[in-house]
Amino acid sequence: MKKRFLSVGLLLLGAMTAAAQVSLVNPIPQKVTTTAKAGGETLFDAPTAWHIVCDKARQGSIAPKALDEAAPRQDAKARFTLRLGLVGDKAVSKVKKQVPTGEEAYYLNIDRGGATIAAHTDRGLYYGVQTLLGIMSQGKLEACTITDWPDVKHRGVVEGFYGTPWSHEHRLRQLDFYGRHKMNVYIYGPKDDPYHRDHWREPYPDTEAARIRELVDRAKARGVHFYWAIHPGIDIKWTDADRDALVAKLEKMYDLGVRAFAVFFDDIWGEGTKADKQAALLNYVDDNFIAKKHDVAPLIMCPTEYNRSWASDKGGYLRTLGTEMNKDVEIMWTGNTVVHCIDKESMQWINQRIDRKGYIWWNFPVSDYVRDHILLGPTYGNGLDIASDISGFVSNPMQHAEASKIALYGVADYTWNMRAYDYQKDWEAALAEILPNEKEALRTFALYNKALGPNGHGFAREEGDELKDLAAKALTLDDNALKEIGTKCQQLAIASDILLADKTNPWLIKELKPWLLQGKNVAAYGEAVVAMATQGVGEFTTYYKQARSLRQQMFELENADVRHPFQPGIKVATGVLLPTLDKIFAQSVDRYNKAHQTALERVAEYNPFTLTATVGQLAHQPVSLNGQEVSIRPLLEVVGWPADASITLEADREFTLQGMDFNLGVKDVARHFTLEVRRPSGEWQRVSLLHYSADDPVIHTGNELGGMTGTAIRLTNTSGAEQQVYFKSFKFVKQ
Ligand code: LOG
Repeated sequence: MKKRFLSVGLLLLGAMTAAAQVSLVNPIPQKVTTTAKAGGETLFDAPTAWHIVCDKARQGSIAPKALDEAAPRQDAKARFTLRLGLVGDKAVSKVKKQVPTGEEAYYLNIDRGGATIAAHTDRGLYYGVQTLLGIMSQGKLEACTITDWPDVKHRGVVEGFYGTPWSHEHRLRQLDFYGRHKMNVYIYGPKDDPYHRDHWREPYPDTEAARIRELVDRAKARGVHFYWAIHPGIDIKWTDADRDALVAKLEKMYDLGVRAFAVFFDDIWGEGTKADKQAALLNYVDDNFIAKKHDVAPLIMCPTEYNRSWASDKGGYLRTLGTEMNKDVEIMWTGNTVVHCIDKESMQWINQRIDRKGYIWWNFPVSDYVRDHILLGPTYGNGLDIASDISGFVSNPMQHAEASKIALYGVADYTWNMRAYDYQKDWEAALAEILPNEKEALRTFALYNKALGPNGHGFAREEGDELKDLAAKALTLDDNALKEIGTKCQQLAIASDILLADKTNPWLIKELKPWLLQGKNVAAYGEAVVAMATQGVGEFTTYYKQARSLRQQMFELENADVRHPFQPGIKVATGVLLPTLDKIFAQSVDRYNKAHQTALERVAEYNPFTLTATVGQLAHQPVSLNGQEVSIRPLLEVVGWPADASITLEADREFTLQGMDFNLGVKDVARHFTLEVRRPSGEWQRVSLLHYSADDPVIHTGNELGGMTGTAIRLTNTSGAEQQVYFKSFKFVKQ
């Protein structure tokens, strides 16, 4: 009995040490068996040199090339032999039956004498190499056999956000990252690249063209399909001339080496949105361009109705694409809304409409609609059972390329092996890879940069769950809980300081910097607030002044040149910590005011304006106050503004107007809208609206607005019909 227990114990120990090495590998391989012979050690030192054996046909392909860049030297006399090959190659003939089926599947065996990697394609072989390099990343190897394959065929990233496109250097770094993490798709489609969208007919100038060529080469070396996307819907006419212009542009891109293409029709209205015309264009490109080239990947298209909340069965848009568009064209899909996690039920809904499996465009960690936040939290929320319902899964990241890697790391692992995906563990591994020397500081900081704040898409990510109990206790002004909150603030300050001085990943620190500076302010504010709540009465007003000063410093930082004009602000800890601190501030002020018959201000931060809207899409847009400027956050999508619907900005006090303009993204649209100011008497007074020129969409107010006093301002669609507009800006300046 005793003996049996012992052997089970040993077995467990064996399994644990084995896991210790293979567990360094992400994405988690599908099948791992440790293969130590009886009494043999499973763990041993990784070789410093190896002897690579592969058929001639394999030399120069991406897998052996990746080995050239790896640490061990190649040495024909080395004791450790590394055999690589495709099924059919002599070098791996002994294991050819053991390679699992699947284009990107591979077999990897490791023992003391050497390792063997075999696959069906160069990319599969490359992935086997990545796994081997992952296992030995801490200097050890272990005897094991791995068979591995991806759950999802197309996995990766769509650079598809609004805002400053990634730099060339960042893109190269991204492609390296995708290769290491077994992601095989990068779709190039930044909204603000003029040659992608606004000037889609024009070819790239020489310098940009050379960069695209370099990206294509790098993608190839990393096993990544480089898709170049075109976005013609803004002004396409369904004429032969425009059709030829589109194909001519694709030809130009083909000449630069591009071998995979996408056509996007998102965020447009009017002529470009017609499903039958879109399908006909895609079919034409498919039949006359893709099919004729023989070396180009199947097309991807992003539809106009790319999420369920916009899809109208009555209009039949999706079914038209489903029946009329060639079946080999992939159709992208963002889920139930623009920004949403994906589940099985919603995939079944879309798949039967488009008569193929949807290709997921996941809008996370993109932050182009919440630019005041940086999103450093884990990747979670998508069904772990949808692998067979989707044809691809790409993530739309932040304009901050390096910081996006935290979430992308999770996307890579989720799409490779869904059932094994554990998002918390994965997040820890991501942080460690992105900043190995200061992982703990990055983790502490990231804990306060997960939430998105209020946003028009109603998308939320957990932030501060671990603080909730503590926060509730601190709100009873319990001394110990308050002190613990103070400690959390200190930790945030320390982490921010350490990261600000880090030199190991300057790419990351540069992107984080505004938020790191704000992190310090929040932390210092928190310490002042805790001191207000716990200190003797004599010092209260000093800490009160300090707390208010820090709130002002936060405000000033938000208005410095680091902010973005769309969503001005740099927000940190908006999930739980900062709102808790504000409440503690208010409670301590109340307590003090009561005891001392004083009237200190109980709100550290204040915004007297609120928005109400009968335009559904605008009902939850946040309002911000920057100095004297009051603005509603812009929306990127097309807004269907119903007849007679309005938006109203209301203040809890009287204000005097200085000037105003707004932009609905459409020429000559002012005549359809009515702007009114509610005067202190309660009466609504109309203000005239005009465009300065025929082709300028900006709407200006008449001179009568300057100096007008009011308590609310209202904009109504008085045209009698729904208006399709963009909500590009809406702001006024008060005196
Ligand atoms: C855009 C996308 C943008 C994202 C998040 C799609 C298909 N299109 O509302 O470019 O980054 O939402 O703001 C979108 O998602 N439009």
